[in-house]
Amino acid sequence: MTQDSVILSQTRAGVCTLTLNRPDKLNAANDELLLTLAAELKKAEADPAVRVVVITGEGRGFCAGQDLGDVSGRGMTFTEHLNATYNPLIRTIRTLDKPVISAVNGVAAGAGASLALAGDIRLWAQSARLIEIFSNIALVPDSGSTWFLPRLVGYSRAFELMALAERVDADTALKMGLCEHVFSDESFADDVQAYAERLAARPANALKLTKQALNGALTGTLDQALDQEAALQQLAGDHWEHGEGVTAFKEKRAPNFVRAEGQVLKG
Ligand code: LHQ
Repeated sequence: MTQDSVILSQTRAGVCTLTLNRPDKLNAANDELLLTLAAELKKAEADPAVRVVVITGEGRGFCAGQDLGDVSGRGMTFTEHLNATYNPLIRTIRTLDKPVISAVNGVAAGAGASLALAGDIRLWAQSARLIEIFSNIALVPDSGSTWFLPRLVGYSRAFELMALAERVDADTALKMGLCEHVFSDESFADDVQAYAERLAARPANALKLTKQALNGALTGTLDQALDQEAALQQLAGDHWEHGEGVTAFKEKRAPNFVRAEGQVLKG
């Protein structure tokens, strides 16, 4: 991938970092950026060298939402546009069988705020901020914001953030549960990489199934969640990772979950 690409991709120590690369526009999204990001996520999913994916932004922005200079005359309705670009991307993130980290390095606005919320884990730089900015241009929150935000902050707080397009700074975001950790701007990339490597050392199959179980449970009943857990636990228990975890416990050593797939260990 060249440095000119709208998405930069780099894999190091099991961590694939996908960087939105339209810094002059605070990484505002055009169709090329959205479709390329979704394609790069799928590539990372298929690559056995990748255990964790990080989405971040180049420059001082994370993503300023739809590129407002790029919407006129594109010959699609809003509904068609969302269904062709944003919605498949958000679905890809949430169903990817590897953990996805939203590493929010700067402002996340509009659909960029949705992208910031869509990650399995949200890490923010101290200067990052999130704005559900849609109502400033008299639009409805999209790209998953209406699903993610009330689940994190409750209905009324979500409505207020959307209706007033209030800026949420990093300290407030941490208190509200919009992010899991805030790191300093200076060391943000290194801190994100170190966090992602911790995740990359965890049992990949178990995390894949955990992601599936949690996402299913968010929309289902307790009965459905219990049935799903029982089914997915079978898949986890039959995997070599489980044998390694139990063996490591008995041998009083740290488990090694990063090894050639298919290697069978005795539990
Ligand atoms: C931008 C943008 C931008 C183009 C900054 N576009 N250039 C909508 C429609 C259709 C279908 C699908 O769904 C959606 C969903 C949405 O995402 S709607 C929301 C669209 N986004 C916005 O309304 C955000 C617009 N941007 C802003 O309000 C500000 O730029 C924020 C608050 C994000 C950041 O403010 P500042 O830190 O003061 O930066 P800035 O405004 O000076 O922006 C820097 C440059 O980036 C500037 O360009 P310039 O050439 O003047 O330096 C901006 O024009 C450009 N830029 N956002 N979305």
